[in-house]
Amino acid sequence: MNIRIPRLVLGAVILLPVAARAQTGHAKVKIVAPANGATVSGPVKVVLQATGVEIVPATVERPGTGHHHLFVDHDLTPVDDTIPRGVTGILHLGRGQTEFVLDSLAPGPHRVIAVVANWKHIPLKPLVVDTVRFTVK
Ligand SMILES: [Cu+2]
Repeated sequence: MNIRIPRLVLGAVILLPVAARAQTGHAKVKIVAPANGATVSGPVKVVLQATGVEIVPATVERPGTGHHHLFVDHDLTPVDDTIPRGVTGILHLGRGQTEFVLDSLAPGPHRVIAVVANWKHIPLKPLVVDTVRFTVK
């Protein structure tokens, strides 16, 4: 079966870049709570877990760091631009927090998008993002 050898080689070529990325620790963020699709009672505690990036206060100007942002029932802003302040539904966790309590969500469906951005409040590249949808009773 000659065909098996080329397939293996091809497989190695495809898998190699993925392994390389894992080693350099491409950053990720996960919204641990609330679970996607969950029905919860308010207030809703959002719990964030980042890997491959150090979560620090927004005052820390160091590569490899960032702070969390939450877009609550708000679309993402352009990813090459500064995430705005003072906008309802956009939260900067600028003290390096990894949890935030949403205490004024109305009953019904909601969507939270978490994005890690640097000290300039510009999203990291590649984008470090996670989304959950849930319902408040
Ligand atoms: Cu920010």
